[in-house]
Amino acid sequence: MSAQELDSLKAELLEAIARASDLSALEEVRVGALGKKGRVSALMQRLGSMPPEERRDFGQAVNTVKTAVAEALEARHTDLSRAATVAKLAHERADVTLPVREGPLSEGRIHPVSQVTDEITEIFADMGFRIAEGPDIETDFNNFTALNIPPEHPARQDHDTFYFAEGADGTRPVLRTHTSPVQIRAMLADRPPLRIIAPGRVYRCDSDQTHTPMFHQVEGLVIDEETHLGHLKWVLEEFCKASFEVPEVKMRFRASHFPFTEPSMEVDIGYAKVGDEIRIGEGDKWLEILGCGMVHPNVLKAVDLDPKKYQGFAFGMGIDRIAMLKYGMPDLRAFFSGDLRWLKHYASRRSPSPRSPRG
Ligand code: 2NM
Repeated sequence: MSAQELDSLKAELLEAIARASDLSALEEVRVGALGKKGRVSALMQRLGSMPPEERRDFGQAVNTVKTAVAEALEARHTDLSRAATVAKLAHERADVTLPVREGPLSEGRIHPVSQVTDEITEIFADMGFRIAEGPDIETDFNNFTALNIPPEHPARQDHDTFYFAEGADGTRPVLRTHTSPVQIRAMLADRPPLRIIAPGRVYRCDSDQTHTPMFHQVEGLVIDEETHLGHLKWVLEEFCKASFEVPEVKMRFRASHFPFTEPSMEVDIGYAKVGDEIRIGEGDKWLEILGCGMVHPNVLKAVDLDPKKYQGFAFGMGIDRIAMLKYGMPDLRAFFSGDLRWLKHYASRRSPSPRSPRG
């Protein structure tokens, strides 16, 4: 085959590609050219029986044709697929607001933990916090060291950590024991100002009436240049009022200790018990609901932020505990047993919260 013939084969194939009006027509052209018995493939096979001095030039020429045809096929394929999707979307429509049809699907419920998680994150989202997420399996650095919990620190024992086998670098991955590593990732990825809310599953090797080896936390973080305890107090007060849907709430900040904050506090809210019912914002009893503090300078240094320039506050709470409180549930373990009778009793079909988009 001469160079001219090769050129006209190439022109012919490129024209056929341009003319292909849908994906199946294009596939036919591809098979006819590059398929096992295609015309370009047949030329490639002829190379083997050629004298070596012809083989080199002819091989290069055929390869050029092959590449040009393959590229044109791919470009046309992209265009035609896009057109096919647009055409499909034009006549296929799903009304996502329709109610679920009667049947097994309509038995579905929103789990109280999901419900409370959505409510809590939404309150913070309304205050300008961004929702951040991270993996359940974390590095030792993100879960501990960056949070001012170096190796051999006693707090590592308190965490009842689930460890994985040692990796190539000699460290052991962990199931995260809190959602704080999400904030470490956020601080490493973006510079301040930062306002982050991190909900998610956490894991500790502990199980009894009030502890499950997997539970849920929400943690928040604010980092800026003039952030102080007053900001922390205001944010938490607004959160409590919104969460418990009361105009005023009594709060008590008790000195505490966490490795990642200084100073550290535990926060109680005032409540009254009327019969079996717990009334937030009334009475003279105290209930611990969260921990908080100003981010420790060592944490800022670990993520390469200058503690002289930036400060911030952080807080964390257990979602399951708050759900128990809100719904008056006695045993935490029922949360994760998948008991349909329990779910029908406690879980809602749709969010009753006026704030939730599902409501
Ligand atoms: C808590 C209590 C106090 C916390 C600290 C951080 C970080 F990453 F910024 F250092 N995240 N969350 C924190 C602080 C969590 O939970 C009881």
